[in-house]
Amino acid sequence: MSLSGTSSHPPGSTPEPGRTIPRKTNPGRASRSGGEQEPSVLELQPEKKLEKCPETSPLLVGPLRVEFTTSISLEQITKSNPNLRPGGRFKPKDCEALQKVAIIIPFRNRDEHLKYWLYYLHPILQRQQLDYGVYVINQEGVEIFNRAKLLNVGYNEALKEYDYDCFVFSDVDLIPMDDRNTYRCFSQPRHLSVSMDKFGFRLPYNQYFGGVSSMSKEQYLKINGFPNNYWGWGGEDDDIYNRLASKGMSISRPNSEVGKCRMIRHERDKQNDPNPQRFNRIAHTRDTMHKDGINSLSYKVVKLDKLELFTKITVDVGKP
Ligand code: UD2
Ligand code: MN
Repeated sequence: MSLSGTSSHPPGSTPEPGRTIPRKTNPGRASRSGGEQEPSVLELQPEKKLEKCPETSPLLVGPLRVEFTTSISLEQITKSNPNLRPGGRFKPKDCEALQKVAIIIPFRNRDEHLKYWLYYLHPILQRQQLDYGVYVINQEGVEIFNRAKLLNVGYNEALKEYDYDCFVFSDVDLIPMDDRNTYRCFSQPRHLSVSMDKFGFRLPYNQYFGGVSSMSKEQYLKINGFPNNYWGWGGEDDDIYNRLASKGMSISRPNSEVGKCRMIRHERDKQNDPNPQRFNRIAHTRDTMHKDGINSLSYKVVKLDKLELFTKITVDVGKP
């Protein structure tokens, strides 16, 4: 599949909450919709138009305790999040969310981490009053891993389903420790995982853009999405940073208190060895970014599962 990043996508089929029920204007006429009941008087009341959600959600609680000791089951998580719709979708009931956010997780063989992610993040994202969906992009097979390409796939697939305007790209093993770190987009590309336990709660370097980040559709298209040719560990996040910088954008970040997060401890996976070409690649981002990105993305969807807590898309992304 080859596509251009500028094609427009139809909005999702879900009716918007603010829509009004059509009023009965021709009481004498028979209903044309074949057998449909005339609306009752009660139903004729115009549906209340939802107000926009506030800039800062009143439901936030601030610092959170995050630990990875007790084992949890998907059933338990499903039970404690009764307001989710299939595929791990949610929108607030009482107000119209300010942004429609697709959360994209690059994935292979990390089910334990994913459980913790779902357990912690679903309640947080609901308190943040977002209209969101969770997309786990699962790399099929045993070829070397390609994180950035999976993120491009997630962007493309999520837009086929709903008119998302914001994309959050998150490692499966990173959990925010404060719900004021809102998983939404800002006027500049956002880096959210700024103060990680793994790095002693400090930013490792100023241009660091790994872990969790967010971009509006517009920001993402401006940089032609992400590189597809970083196979194995490392460098792809720096390439993305170079793309932003070359387009005159800067990184927006929460402060180091709000931006605290934990990474679940893990070994380096098989088939994700450090990419020896990464330094050379990063040095040439400005020359390569216009031909390598969302405009050159090609992959094959192998399976699409709408599970209760997330949408799992298994893809064949090829090999180097
Ligand atoms: C760092 C960055 C990450 C990325 C990576 C280099 C942090 C916290 N994160 O991650 O954003 O830039 O370096 O590529 O600094 N994954 C799987 N299965 C695999 C391999 C990877 O699901 O077999 C996914 C998973 O979402 C994981 C992510 O890719 O969290 C990054 O891989 P990692 O966690 O092994 O690498 P890490 O922690 O050094
Ligand atoms: Mn990790």
